[in-house]
Amino acid sequence: MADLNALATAIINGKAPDARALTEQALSEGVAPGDILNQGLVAGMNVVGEKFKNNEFYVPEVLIAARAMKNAMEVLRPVLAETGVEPVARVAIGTVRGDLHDIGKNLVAMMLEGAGFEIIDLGVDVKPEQFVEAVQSKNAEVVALSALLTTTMPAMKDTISALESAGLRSNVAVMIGGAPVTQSYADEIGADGYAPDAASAVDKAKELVRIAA
Ligand code: B1M
Repeated sequence: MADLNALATAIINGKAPDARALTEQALSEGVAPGDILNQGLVAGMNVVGEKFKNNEFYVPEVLIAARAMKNAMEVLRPVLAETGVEPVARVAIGTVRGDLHDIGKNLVAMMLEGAGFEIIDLGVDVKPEQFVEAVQSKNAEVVALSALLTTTMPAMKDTISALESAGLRSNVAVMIGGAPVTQSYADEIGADGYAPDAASAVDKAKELVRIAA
């Protein structure tokens, strides 16, 4: 019989083949896709996030757990789309213009997906107008900007300005992060939120969506 606790445990322990097989089993036994997502995958990633915050897990463990979740999501995503399970919100995420660092951005994206957000991953070196386009065409409710270089941080401000110029600023919550980024920088450029790591990024995104709702 399908065991969603075992699925959560497979995610926590980063067992990608087990996570995929347990997801397939649950689906074949008729478990609701939303339950598989929330009671299996999201529950597992929540534990991973807590452990990461408490320094019980480090980046490699989180990446391995995220890979397991990705495997399970490959099976689950098409079924979720068919059954119309609504995401928490749509997040357009990218590493800003001029910046090619994507390890942290990918971690944030995977943790957000694990928490039930729909991810529109724009990749690296994302120009302000690409974020604007994603908000317009994909109805993203959150714009998530990552920067690892002090020289690319100003592109965060430029992205916010581009959203303002396009008349979209009040439609979206903008959150920022990355090693050189701080809360005071977020305040300075008018971002709605800052998170220091991937687990806190999930908390911040949930908080921003509640505020925006
Ligand atoms: Co680069 N690099 N790099 N690099 N690199 C740094 C960032 C640097 C600090 C190294 C150093 O000098 N000590 C330095 C920046 C200095 C500065 O500006 N202050 C630097 C430099 C200078 C450069 C180049 C300019 C080097 C050169 O060519 N001369 C060049 C720039 C290229 C470019 O982007 N245009 C460059 C290139 C590269 C590689 C391509 C070789 C590679 C990137 C590979 C890749 O990402 N695919 C690379 C790497 C790996 C690093 C280091 C070693 C590691 C970065 C990383 O992945 N950390 C880094 C030094 C370091 O940090 N020790 C360095 C792990 C990752 C999980 O953490 O990305 O911080 P992080 O993400 C965290 C949080 O910051 C947060 O959550 C994540 C998980 O907890 N977070 C968010 C991130 N985004 C968030 C968004 C959010 C919320 C939280 O909301 C939206």
